[in-house]
Amino acid sequence: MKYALFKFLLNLALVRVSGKNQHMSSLSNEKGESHLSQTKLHEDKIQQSEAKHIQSIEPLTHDEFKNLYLPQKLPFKISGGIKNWKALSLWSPKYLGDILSEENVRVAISDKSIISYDGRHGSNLRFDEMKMSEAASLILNNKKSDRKYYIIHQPLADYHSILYDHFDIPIWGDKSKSYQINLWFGEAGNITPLHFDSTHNFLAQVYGRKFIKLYSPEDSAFLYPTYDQQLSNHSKILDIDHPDYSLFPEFKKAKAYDCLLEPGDVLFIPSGWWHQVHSLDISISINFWWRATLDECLLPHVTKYTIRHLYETRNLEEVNNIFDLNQFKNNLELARYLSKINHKWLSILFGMDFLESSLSKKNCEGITYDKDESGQIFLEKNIEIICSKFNYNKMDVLEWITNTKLAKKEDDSLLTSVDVERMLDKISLFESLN
Ligand SMILES: O=C(O)CCC(=O)C(=O)O
Repeated sequence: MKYALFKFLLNLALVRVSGKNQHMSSLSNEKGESHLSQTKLHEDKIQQSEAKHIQSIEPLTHDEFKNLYLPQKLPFKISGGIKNWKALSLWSPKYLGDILSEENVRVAISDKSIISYDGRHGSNLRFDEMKMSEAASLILNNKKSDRKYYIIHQPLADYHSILYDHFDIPIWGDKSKSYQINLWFGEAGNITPLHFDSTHNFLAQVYGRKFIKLYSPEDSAFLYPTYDQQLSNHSKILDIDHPDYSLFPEFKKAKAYDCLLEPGDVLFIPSGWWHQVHSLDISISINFWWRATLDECLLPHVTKYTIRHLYETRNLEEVNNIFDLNQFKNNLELARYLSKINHKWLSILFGMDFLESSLSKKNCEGITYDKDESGQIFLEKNIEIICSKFNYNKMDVLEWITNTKLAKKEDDSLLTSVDVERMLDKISLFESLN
């Protein structure tokens, strides 16, 4: 009952709010006049936003997050969630430039404020290595309209440990899950274009403000993911604030949510939620990416991008760094679970990965395989030797190769559950060998 009431209140919080936006903090930074006029422009933009605001809540406990909020799979803002961080009073562009002055940093340099990471749309994005003192000075003093500087997802672990005294590791995620902690530091006006991440995320705002637009995974079909052309987690629509509806007519159906993030606030972005991030001021943020469980992230666009991509690059073992799969002993056990919940194409890819990696493991030493970068070709080329050594029937192995080709079409209706189970049963020969 209590839970139902909570859910109702949470949904209520996503109601459309028109007119004036949330309270804006007074601003001060080293950019002066030109910055103020830019700020005005940005504030007009926020007020014109037709999106629904995401829910904003007071700081919460680990248990409240885990038991009440995380299961909702909705983004929300923790207002003042990091208000006790020393970084809030200490960090500024100048401070980072001074304290990390001699540290090397990788700076994204774009000729447009929308930073097109994957090089589409003719963007001239490049990354330059420089000292932090130089980067901070460029970010503070840049007057060129065709040049934007942004330090993006710079791992904080690379830097001075003193910075770690200035912030706390979020209490909301599970302690057993380690965070990837990154610094984002850049100019006002920078826009990280619409994309999703496979991990969950706490985006903590230390300095300046950011305006974030979010879209549900359920609206992915309206957001034109790029993974059919290239395996990327971005949208084909580069500028969602001025979309070309003749190219992207479905985008009209996508429901936008928005969030203004001010210093001290934290935005929780669940795995798979699409987001565009607009720096309204010179901005410093820290984000914490952390692994979602399989059940939290079994979303078509996430699996298509992440799992298919890792399989294609022969790197499916890496999947455990992105999703929390610790409950599974190996990829065969995971494949069985996926088959049970009717995710057939994913089950085949994990099952095949188990077979291919088992074949190359120690107990198969003594066999000289014809090596090839692609799993399918590896099996095809070595079919005779594999069948004779492991007593497999050639027709079965050929069927698995066919199943894998079908699995790569990412369409569960092309595969039958019986075929998938039969294949996993036979591959399980390796469970006893491993
Ligand atoms: O702050 C930004 O510009 C982008 C942040 C982001 O995309 C993320 O934290 O996943």
